[in-house]
Amino acid sequence: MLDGCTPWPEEFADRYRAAGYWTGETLTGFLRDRARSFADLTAVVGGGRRWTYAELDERADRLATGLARLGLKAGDRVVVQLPNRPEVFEVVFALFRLGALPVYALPAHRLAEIGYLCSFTEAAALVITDTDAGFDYRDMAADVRAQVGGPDHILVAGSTGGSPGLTALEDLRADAADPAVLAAPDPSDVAFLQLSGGTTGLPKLIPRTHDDYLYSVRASADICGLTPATVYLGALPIVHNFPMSSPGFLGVFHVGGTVVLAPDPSPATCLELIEAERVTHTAVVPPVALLWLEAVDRGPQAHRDLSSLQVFQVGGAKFGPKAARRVRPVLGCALQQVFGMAEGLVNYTRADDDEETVVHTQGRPISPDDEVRVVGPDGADVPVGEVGHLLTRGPYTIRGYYRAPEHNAAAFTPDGFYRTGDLVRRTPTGHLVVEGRVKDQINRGGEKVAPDEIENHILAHPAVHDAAVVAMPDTFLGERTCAYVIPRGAAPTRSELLGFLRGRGLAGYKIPDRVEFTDEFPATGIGKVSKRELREAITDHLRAAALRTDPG
Ligand code: OOB
Repeated sequence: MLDGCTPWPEEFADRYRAAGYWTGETLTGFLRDRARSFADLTAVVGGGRRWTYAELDERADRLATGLARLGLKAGDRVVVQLPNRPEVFEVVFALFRLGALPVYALPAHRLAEIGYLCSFTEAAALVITDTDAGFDYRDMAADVRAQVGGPDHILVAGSTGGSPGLTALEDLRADAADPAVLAAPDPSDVAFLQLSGGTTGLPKLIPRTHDDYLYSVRASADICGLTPATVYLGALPIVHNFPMSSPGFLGVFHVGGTVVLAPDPSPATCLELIEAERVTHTAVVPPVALLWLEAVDRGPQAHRDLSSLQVFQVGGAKFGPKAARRVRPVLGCALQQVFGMAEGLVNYTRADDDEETVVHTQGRPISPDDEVRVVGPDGADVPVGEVGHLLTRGPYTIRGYYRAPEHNAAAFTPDGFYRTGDLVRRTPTGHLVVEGRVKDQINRGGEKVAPDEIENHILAHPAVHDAAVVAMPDTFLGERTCAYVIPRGAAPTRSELLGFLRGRGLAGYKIPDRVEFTDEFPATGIGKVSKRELREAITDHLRAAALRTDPG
């Protein structure tokens, strides 16, 4: 196994194989196999292109050959940061063919995140697009190189703009595929690295194996009822765990369906694509769901023909019952709630669940062998119906983060359960209801922010003495971020501080939504900063301000 990773104990691995979960299939062979079964079916639509399975397979082959000629090889880590365009599939399947490990980054990431990923994984290459949504990724890549001294190869899906340090994928793709480049990885080895939402200073990386990940993909495709007639709209950044495997594009490719890639999740873009491509399934986070509901319910998209839509998946953050109840009448399709995590465990409401279960719960686990414990502060299981801390282990939940032994000792129990940091309640039917969180993380409409990470960036400002970042309630995103700052001497202005954070190359969703200057922080009994009191203070303040503007 890749160094720095924690394998499942032998007896568990044997059990998961014997139960038929781990089949030995690899992501290296996955696309070739599907291209044999579904050659002429449409695999992907996006960016004005439409590729069949045979075409995608051939492109991945030729790119893999080119990447091998460049010197990339099995075991190399390659940071992949691409928007929702068909090349993203060509690139990841080319890497799987070589046995190289994609390290998935989001399009929103900037110098701070990409630099960290490249250096922490000792990446051999970084794959970017040229420009997207007004941002030039080539400039960022040059800064990454200046900062971390690597990676050796920066590959651009698009134009290099003539820059000598960059290689265009277009120039790399070989004329013909060389079958000798095809790797034969051990199915129990790590296939890729995924970024966790994080709670502590630096983001943690999640190593997923061929065996465990493909089990979750096949089981998810089955639960979600995918068939070759499925047309899935990829509205979220496609390499996030939700649109990748729950059931996501891999689930759709598994059965020979079609993935339509949306360049952005706005109602205008997505609802037009749903109508034009006769989309049957899609997956969004709650704020996107709210926007779509508004746009269709007597809004500017009310005229759209959404009759093809069968399943509307919502997950990544809590989707409240009030909005959940509007899905069927407004969009005319079934809601499926999804409560998952990149570390593994994914819960779905099922097609045969009654309306109340779909509206009020976040689903139940994929696998009969997902072990779910709901425990109190003393670590003992609480009765059904009571709120406790969710712990889990199972055939697709990791046993440890990549190269993080100290963090692992706290994040996993000695017997291998992952401490999710989520507070849940279990219903008599085994469905879970998410009630809150014990981890120090902010869930900004599905985008996860680690307060610690932001605090460290704020503390780097010379006029800042101390900083504490907390969640504040928000009707649209559920939560936004509020930074409490104790200045050192003359306080910087808010806009100067935010400009400073942007200048450090922090992803936009991590820039605090609000900054409050203060002289001191409330303390807990043992003298730590009381984030609970800060959260209450900002919540009270917002409530009072709302009452002033809307006293009725
Ligand atoms: C998904 O994965 P991550 O890794 O970005 O975030 C996981 C965390 C969970 O531990 C939980 O705190 C929160 O996101 N979460 C939810 C939720 N779904 C995720 N909280 C409340 N209700 C939900 N439905 O977010 C993810 C991965 C795979 C599938 C779906 C979501």
